[in-house]
Parts: sequence; structure tokens; C-alpha cells
Amino acid sequence: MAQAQKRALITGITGQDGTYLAELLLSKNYQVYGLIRGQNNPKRAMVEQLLPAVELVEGDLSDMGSLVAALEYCQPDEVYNLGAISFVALSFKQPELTGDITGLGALRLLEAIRIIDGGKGKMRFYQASTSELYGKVRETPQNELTPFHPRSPYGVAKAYAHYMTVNYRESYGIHASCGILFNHESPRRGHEFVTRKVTSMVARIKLGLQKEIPLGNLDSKRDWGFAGDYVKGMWLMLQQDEPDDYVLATGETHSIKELLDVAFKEVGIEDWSESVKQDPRFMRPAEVDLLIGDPTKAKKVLGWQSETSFEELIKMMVKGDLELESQKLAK
Ligand code: NAP
Ligand code: G4F
Repeated sequence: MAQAQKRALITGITGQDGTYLAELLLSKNYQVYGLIRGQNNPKRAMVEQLLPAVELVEGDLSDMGSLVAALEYCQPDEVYNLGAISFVALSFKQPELTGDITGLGALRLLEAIRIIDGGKGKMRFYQASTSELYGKVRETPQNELTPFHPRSPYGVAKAYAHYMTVNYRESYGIHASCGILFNHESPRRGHEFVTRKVTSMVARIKLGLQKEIPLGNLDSKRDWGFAGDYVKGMWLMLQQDEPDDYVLATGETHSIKELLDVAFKEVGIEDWSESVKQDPRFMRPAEVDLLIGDPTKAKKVLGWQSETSFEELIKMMVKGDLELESQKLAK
């Protein structure tokens, strides 16, 4: 007998991960719904063009009723909670909003599942947890058992969402899993994040449109992977018989200086010292200096591993930005 088509609801459909995950699920023949907020969301057209097969459903993580209605309408087998205020720097400026959307938003969605699924155990849940939970790291590399010490309102909000997900799993038997994902990037990454800021500005410098890149803390180190690889891990978590929490990471860390080396080299510039300025506006009140993840459990249980190297990732992003900036110039 043919298997019924699976249904998935993604919050954060307009974000980087939302689009890659939707593509993956569509390739697996899912019926995909995307939660979209606002009465005239500026990213709606982008999603409609890139993902015409995705049905957009209005809703907001701050509005419980809209989440209940979305679940009732979509009747999903899988719910991926990717929606969040996800920019750490913004979370210092708007901590209450971050707590509401990034923290309480997850609780509202879990409650909505509890109400709509009514203990049937049909709706599986994925929570987008983060390496920001480790903050002031207690051990290196970080794994699923490393204690959390978040260093930003974003990290604290994500800790609340993480523990709520674990609590709903243990209290109500919901198939709810947390992916503790280290930084993952792509040509679709928002321009506010450091990789995309660098690759887009390097492209503009190459084309003579800009002279300098203003940056904050150049000493940070991150475990950077490719978003297209990471969404496969999210899906794998929800295919397991038992829900659980997993670290997804490359197991390598690189500095902002290495990021600059690779990006500038890709456009033929070896010495970038005159093209980068430290700007206090981009420093944070507290910082996570060093992140490096241990993805052993994900490899062993899910068979997942990161497939794209740091160099391949940054080169891919610079190439994408050169194309974009050149197209804009040609108009
Ligand atoms: P992103 O590009 O910043 O996307 C965030 C999404 O959240 C957007 O679609 C945004 O929609 C949505 N959103 C914001 N406020 C909302 C609200 N009130 N109601 C519903 N949706 C709302 O983030 P991403 O990089 O794709 O990351 C996806 C998730 O993984 C996030 O939860 C992030 O915190 C987490 N994460 C990311 C990384 C990473 O390195 N990328 C690592 C670990 C964890 P609008 O377009 O309407 O604003
Ligand atoms: O690219 P970032 O803004 O990413 P951050 O703070 O690591 O957060 C991202 O990854 C998390 C996973 O660990 C996600 F949970 C989160 O949602 C988000 O996707 O900054 C990376 C590093 C930081 O140490 C920052 O201080 O780069 C440093 N940095 C230095 N100059 C800068 C800049 N970051 C930004 N955004 N802009 C700068 O000019």
C-alpha cells in the first residue's frame, strides 16, 4: 500500500534554514507548510518564488491562538521550530522581545501541539537549539553533556526553549528533539551575521563599490558549517524511534582572521590589513570566544556528518555575492 504523504510545518520559513529545510522535505515528497508573520512580510515574495510548492500559513510565535489554528489547519506529522529572534547582537538591545519570541515562542508551540495533538503522539517536534547555550565554555570540544553557560539574552532565551522541549518530552511523551547546532552559513545567510557581512563586503571591495569592512571582535572563533548539510540532521532527528538531543557541528574551529584570509584570497587579495577596521559599534557586552562542537553522537546514531569544508563554504559564499553584486551593477 502506498505510504500517505507526510506533512510538515516549519516556523521561520523566510529564514536561511527554513528555505533549505523546505527544499529537503519537498525532495522527500512532503506536503510543506510555512508559518509566516505580519500583514505584508517583505520576504513572502522571495519564499513564493523560491518555494512555490510551500503553502504559507499566517501566524506568529508571540500569538498562541495563531499557532493553535496553524496546527489545526496543517495537521502536521512534523513541526520544525526554526522561528526566532536569532541575531545575538540584537538580543542585547531587545532582550524582552527575544525572550518572548525565542524563548516563550517555543513553549507556545509545544502547548499548541499538546492541545491539538491531544496525546495522540502524531506530531513530532524539532527545536532549534544552539551552541550559544555553551557561552562561557566549560569544556572543549562541547557535546550534549557539556553544561550550559549562555552569555547573551538570546542564549538565555534558547536555554529556556531547550529545557521546555526536554520537559514536554518527559512530561507528556511528545516526540520532541533539540538540535544543538553550531554556526551554519550559506549564500542565503542574513547580511547581519559575520560570514555574510564579510563575503558580501569583500565582493563589493573587489568591484570597487566599497573600501573597508568595519568589524567588532576579531578574536572570536567559530565552528562554521554549511546550512544545507545541517538541515539533513534536523530531519534525521525526527525520523528516530526515540526523541533525543544532538550536537551538529564540523568539529573544527576557525577565527574571524581565517575567514578574512579565505574570503579576500578568493577575489585575489592577499593582504587585507588596510581593508578591515575595528569598529566598537560591533562589539558585544559579553562574548562567546571559542566554539567547537563534538558531533560524535550525531554521526553514531543518525549517520550524520558535515560534508562541506570551511574553505568550500566561504568560497561558495564569496562567489554568490560576486554574482549578486555584479547583477545589481548591470541593472
Ligand atoms: P534566521 O535566518 O534569522 O531566520 C529566523 C526566522 O524566524 C525568520 O524566518 C523570521 O521571520 C522568523 N521569526 C522571527 N520572529 C518571528 C515571530 N515573531 N514569529 C514567527 N517567526 C518569526 O535564522 P536561521 O539562521 O535560519 O536559524 C534558524 C533557527 O536556528 C533559529 O531559531 C536560530 O536561532 C537557530 N540557530 C541558528 C544557527 C545558525 O548558525 N544559523 C545555529 C544554531 C541555532 P521574518 O522573516 O518574518 O522575520
Ligand atoms: O555571525 P555572528 O553574528 O554569529 P553568532 O553570534 O555566533 O550567532 C549565530 O550562531 C549561533 C550558533 O552559535 C546561532 F545560534 C545564532 O542564531 C546565530 O546564527 O557572530 C560570530 C562572531 C561573534 O563572536 C561576533 O562578536 O563574530 C563576531 N563578530 C566580529 N565582528 C561579528 C562582527 N559579528 C557580526 N555579526 N558582525 C560583526 O561586525
